[in-house]
Amino acid sequence: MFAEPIHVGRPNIGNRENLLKRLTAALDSRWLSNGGPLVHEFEERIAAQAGVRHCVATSSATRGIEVLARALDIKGRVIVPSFTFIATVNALRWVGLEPVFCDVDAATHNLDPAKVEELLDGNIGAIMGVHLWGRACDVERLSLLAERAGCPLIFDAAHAFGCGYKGRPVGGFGAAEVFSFHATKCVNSFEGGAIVTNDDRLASEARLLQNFGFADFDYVTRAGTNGRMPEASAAMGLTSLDSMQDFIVVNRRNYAAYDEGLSGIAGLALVRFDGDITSHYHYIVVEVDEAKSGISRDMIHRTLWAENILARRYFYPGCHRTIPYQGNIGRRQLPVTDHLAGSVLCLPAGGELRPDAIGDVCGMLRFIVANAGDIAARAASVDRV
Ligand code: T4K
Repeated sequence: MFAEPIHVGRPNIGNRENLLKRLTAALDSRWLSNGGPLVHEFEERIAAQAGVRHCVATSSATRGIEVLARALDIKGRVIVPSFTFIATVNALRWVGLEPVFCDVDAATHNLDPAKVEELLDGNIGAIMGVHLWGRACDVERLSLLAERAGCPLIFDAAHAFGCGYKGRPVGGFGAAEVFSFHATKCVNSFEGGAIVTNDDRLASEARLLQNFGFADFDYVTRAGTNGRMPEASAAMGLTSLDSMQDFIVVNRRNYAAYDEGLSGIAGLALVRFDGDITSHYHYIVVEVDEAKSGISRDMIHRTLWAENILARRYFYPGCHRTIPYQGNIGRRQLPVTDHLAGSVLCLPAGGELRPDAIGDVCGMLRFIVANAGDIAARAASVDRV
């Protein structure tokens, strides 16, 4: 259907001229990293937008989670969803923590507080929620559980910069939250992340740890790492922030176009972002109910790819089924995670997408479901050859 591939994570660029001006200023000043003026400005604007006292910009969200875990001195086992991008749990493992995979809620795709409660065995170092697709977790119930367990609650907010919960921006929940500003995110800094918190001590500890542990020139107090954001990334991040509201307008338009285009296709349900949350509508997430569509998510995915529509099976197969974590859950089951990992499909989105391309993608999905039997038979014959 498409001569060129269309993607899920096509980056938003923003105002090119402003980006180039900022990059030129950084080059002229000969200040390219290590807490330069652009990073300071970026941190101030992120903190203001997230409604928190502190923002520590990092080289990625992955590194941000690692630094945060060390800054909080978390030990041992961390309750975390398996239905997330692998970076969430790799970051924990990378700093010697053990993920305790918890099932998610079928409606929200986020940690199910009832399932978290079952895992509280007096030996939990932290609870880590993930605001998947930018939808905020049930922060009240998770806070109560963390309080009861006597452990910190932190959030992987990689998807959620610009989102909110009950009128409050994501960023100020739990002990701290970590945003991603990777190229594929609504606001991007090429690569980048940020730890945000209202805790003064935690913020200064995180700042220390992302700069090798330097408390002053020649004075190292902790074994830190290099988690700093460079000026070039901050230049992009600031430029992206300038256009964030425009990006969200386009995202909403894309979402509305998908909503209309997908209506009435049997077994395909667009994930809704309503209720207590505010969304940036950056992710177009569809759940496939094979009993109604007559065709599996994987066969739909395969057919879309054949047409250059590069939909993604985020987050298949679930972290607990990846090689590093197989065996981690023992005999426990994560039925909702397994179900979602087999039924969710993310569709192309972003500012680059022409509105008529969305109509074409929906038309293709309608065609696939209407011709489910023929497509499955054709695929089987291709596989036999
Ligand atoms: N926690 C969660 C819940 C996350 O989702 C993520 C990252 C993290 C933590 C860690 O954040 P960072 O450490 O990255 O800051 C992509 C992103 O690389 C990753 O950042 C993101 N989540 C994840 C959901 O998506 P992949 O492996 O799917 O990337 P890739 O290369 O397949 O690209 C995705 C799509 O975007 C493709 O269709 C190509 C397109 N694309 C990508 C880039 C980078 C472009 O068109 N242009 C580009 O420049 O992980």
